[in-house]
Amino acid sequence: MPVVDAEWEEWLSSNVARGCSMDSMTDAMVQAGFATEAARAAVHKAFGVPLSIAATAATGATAATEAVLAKPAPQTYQYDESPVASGNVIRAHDRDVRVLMRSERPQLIVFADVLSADECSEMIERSRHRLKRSTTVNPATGKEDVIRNRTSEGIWYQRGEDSFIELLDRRISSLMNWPVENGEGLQILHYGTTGEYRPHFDYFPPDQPGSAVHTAQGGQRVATLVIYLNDVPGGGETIFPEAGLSVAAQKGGAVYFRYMNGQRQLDPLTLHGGAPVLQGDKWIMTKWMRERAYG
Ligand code: PD2
Ligand code: ZN
Repeated sequence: MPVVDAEWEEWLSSNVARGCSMDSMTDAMVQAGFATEAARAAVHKAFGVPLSIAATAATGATAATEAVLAKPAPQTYQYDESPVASGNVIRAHDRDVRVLMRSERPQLIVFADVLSADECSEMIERSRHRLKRSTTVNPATGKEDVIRNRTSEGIWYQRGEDSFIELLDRRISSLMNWPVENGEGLQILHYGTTGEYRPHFDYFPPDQPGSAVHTAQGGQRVATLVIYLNDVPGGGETIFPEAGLSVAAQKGGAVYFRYMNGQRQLDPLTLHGGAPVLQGDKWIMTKWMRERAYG
């Protein structure tokens, strides 16, 4: 019988955030092989509803639903102005970056030419021999776990580690119009054929105990830039299932998305993942920006 491991914890928290019902989540867990009581207990815990409320009531499901409804409704995310410049071409430090597409809800922009083809190849060659299996933050503990929903290998570069990395950090900061000091180091990820990253949020869910470890320095993540370092022959798109959008990997291109507004609300429409690579492999470089100076 399955157990509620880090992968299931992540599944539970992202489905609560997406607004799934307790019944549908319990059914899905039972379908996956959990005993009904174990599934109900895990789902109740994820919603923050004590199981005893439901168990002692004659109509358990109704009591649990009422308890959920009694919680203050989360405020609808307010879309305020993005820091990214307007226009079809943005001067980003030393380079002109073309805008291919903008979405307002979620706030998302697709770019071309963030890196030149030579810069992409250089990043891949620097990283190829230094990759390690990627981890995911366990929402309960804040620790990094290797889990099945993220089948990639990666490497981090410290901010300003050498002149090439520093140039890229500056260009990206200028494009995102967010201070270079607020950026995490660049991360390179490599996926082989079949590699994928199941849908998740890049922000640290505020209601998860493990998030505090990550936000203690620099605060919450506010926006992401995923840069594609190669053309992927098949699959490997960055998908936004709640928004019904997908972005194909094009060498040197990128997708920007912003999920924290000026009121510190977090946008659930930015749920996203890396679709399975069907042919060839996929290389990306990611920059996460924080609220405040980081590192
Ligand atoms: O590989 C991607 O396209 C992807 C998708 C979603 C990467 C990430 N998230 C990430 O590194 O957070
Ligand atoms: Zn992500």
